[in-house]
Amino acid sequence: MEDMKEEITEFMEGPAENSSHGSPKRETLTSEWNTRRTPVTRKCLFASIALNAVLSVLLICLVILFIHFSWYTCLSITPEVCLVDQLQSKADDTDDDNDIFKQISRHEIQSILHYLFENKSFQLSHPESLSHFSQNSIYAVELAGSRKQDVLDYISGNAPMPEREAKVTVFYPLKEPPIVQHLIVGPLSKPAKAIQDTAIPYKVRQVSYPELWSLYKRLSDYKELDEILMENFGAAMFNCIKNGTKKCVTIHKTPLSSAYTGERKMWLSLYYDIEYYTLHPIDMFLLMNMNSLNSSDWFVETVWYQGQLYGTFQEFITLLRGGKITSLHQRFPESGQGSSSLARSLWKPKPKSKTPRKRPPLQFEPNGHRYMIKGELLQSEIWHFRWKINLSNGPRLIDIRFKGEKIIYELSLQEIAVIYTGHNPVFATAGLADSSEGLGIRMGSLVPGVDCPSHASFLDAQISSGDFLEGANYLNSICVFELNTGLPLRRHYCNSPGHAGVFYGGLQSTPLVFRTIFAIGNYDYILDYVFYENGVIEARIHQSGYVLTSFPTEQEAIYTMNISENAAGHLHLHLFHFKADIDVMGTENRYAVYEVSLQNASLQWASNKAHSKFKYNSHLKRTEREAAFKFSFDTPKQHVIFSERHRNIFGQPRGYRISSNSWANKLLPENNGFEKSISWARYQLAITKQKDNEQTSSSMNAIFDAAEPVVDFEGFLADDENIVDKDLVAWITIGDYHLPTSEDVPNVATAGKSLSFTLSPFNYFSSDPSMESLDGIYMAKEDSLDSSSELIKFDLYDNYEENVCLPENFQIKEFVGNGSKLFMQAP
Ligand SMILES: [Cu+2]
Repeated sequence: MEDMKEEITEFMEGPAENSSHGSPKRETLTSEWNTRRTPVTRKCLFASIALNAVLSVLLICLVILFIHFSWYTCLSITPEVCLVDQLQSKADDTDDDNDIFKQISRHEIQSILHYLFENKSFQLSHPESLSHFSQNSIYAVELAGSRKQDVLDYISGNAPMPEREAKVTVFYPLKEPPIVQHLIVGPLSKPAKAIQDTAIPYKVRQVSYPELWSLYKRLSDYKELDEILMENFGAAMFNCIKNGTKKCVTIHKTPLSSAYTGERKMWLSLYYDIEYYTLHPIDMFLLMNMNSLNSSDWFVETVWYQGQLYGTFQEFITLLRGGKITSLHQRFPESGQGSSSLARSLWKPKPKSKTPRKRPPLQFEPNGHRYMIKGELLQSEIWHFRWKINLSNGPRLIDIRFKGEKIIYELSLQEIAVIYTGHNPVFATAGLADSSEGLGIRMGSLVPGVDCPSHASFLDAQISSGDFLEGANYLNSICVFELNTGLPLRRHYCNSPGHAGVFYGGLQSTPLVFRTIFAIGNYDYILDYVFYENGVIEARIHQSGYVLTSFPTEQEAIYTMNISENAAGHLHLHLFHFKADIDVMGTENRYAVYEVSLQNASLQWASNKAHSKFKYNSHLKRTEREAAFKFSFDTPKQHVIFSERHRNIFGQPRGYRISSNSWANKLLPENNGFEKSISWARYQLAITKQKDNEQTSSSMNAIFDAAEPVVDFEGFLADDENIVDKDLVAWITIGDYHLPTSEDVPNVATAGKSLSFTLSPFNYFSSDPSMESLDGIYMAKEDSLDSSSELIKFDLYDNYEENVCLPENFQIKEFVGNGSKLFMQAP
């Protein structure tokens, strides 16, 4: 509208010298905080027309707006549209070697690999010569963690930068005993030394691509498998494409926790290989024993076939061929029939319509980004944080500050676990720890306009693992944006003339969001860290993707919900574990619980009538065991980490409160199968003393390691250390049970599938810091005593940049046209 005002001024006063229209002025307005943009000026034609004509045009426009066109159409007479190149809105890259938080580069990974391969004492096979998982090999190279105090000293300017080092995961099957060895190799600039860190039993190693390749190869040795599948299910696993027709069976792999047999085994569930396979189960499972280091010794030790368990594959075949097993034939799902593949596909062909539709609403930034990204640093007018990317658990936010004050040292997702239940042997014991696949490499490319607003900044992640040992660039796998939630962050409308007055004060809620989405097999998890202007930080998970199913039977009825004729979705529990290393005014903190309880009283002023009311008591938790909190609704609680020494102006200790509406009751008893691998899930909240050797609560081995967990969270509490005036870490578990229903087909929708916890200032500030926001508005009746007065006084910020842009007409078609490099190629 400013431009329109200028147009009118120009008309009335004539064009000013060095007209403010056009590029020159806008260039001076564009700061480094703004997105690169291309002004497009479409001057309206009424510059030389009389004022009456201007008003007429406005009137016509309003009429058109009212009758037919959208608001945007009307406003399109304003002269500027800001264009943002979606695929190029990357963060500034930095080659600053003095940045402790900088991602490990491909060059650095290569120099680490070169150092290890060239030094014969490490006894490693070069990837080119790696034909089998049973040779010594490197699994992954990533940035090693630094001691917290060293990092704090460095960012405070009190110490030099800690040495950047790599953590290298090495498979040593040829050592006795076979192990997975973590090596700390450094310095990254010129690798010269390697220190042995943790060693892990080889049988709980991460599943590698060579191992999967060996698994498929070994399965192909079972020549009768294809015959049985074709005879009974109308499809095959290996020779499944005939005369251009594809009728294939695929497998879903569920590692079996060592809690059950102590050996390395994997359940293989069979599904029809059509979109999407997890919705098209075949009633057959194979338990593959993979305990040997020689894959030719692997064998199918148990077969589940149409509701019954049998012995080895050979025993099963003998019974089947001998007519001892009655088969119920399943047919390959046909297109267009009932629960057919097409009916379940995510592709829903669009009808051809001659009537143009209105587009859905858009978000846009009138003056470009209000934050700056440099390397792995994000800085807005309020918030500041850095991030690191891990192979196992994805992004970790580090050094979170509110207006310069350090609040959180680390905020990160530690593990995603899913516990299934069922009658059949696979779902009865399936416990998944998704970091075993590496959450980092499951950070898929994000689609502007759907996964994140189209105005977001899209960032890449550099990760080394498995097939991409030398480092792969995961394009557009993180997005950052300011979000207009369409909700006031705060507001009050008072309409009490002659009393409290007539006024309104409010502030739109425009938090900053850091988002990544993990696509782990069939499920998609949207992870958000949300930063609000009042100092609140929210960690939030939304779920989407496909559910896992098995063939419906009577025995499964109490564990499943039938979601089609041939598929039953299993009840399961989603669990997410987070770490919040909160530092309130330094690292000397306490943890207190404010318990709400009932107090019985009698009302003197009402004939001593009995009355119950709430009260609270604060309890200081003195040790780690006292601070491990288990699910209970009996006593409502508020959990606060605070500094005893630092108080607000009212004398209250400054603190941060941890709250959640997503605390789930795990139900399963301790040490029940897979449960021991996720002992963190026993506690909705646990507060421990920070230790550099307790950096993470889980590991990539958790899916196998319940017999002897590699990272035992319960062990963090075992020493029951004093936690008063110590550096404290909060470990937070959120989750929910999911009983799939027909609406979860084809995809689980994010609405109603949101889980979160918040970290909120608790007397940290002396009043609401969002009052400092320049985006707040205030208006009041000038004279609240005069009910006839219609005069309004108001306060609005009036120095926003002039060059307001209209939203770009973002074309998803253009993005898709350029998108193949994001989606169709290997990282
Ligand atoms: Cu689910």
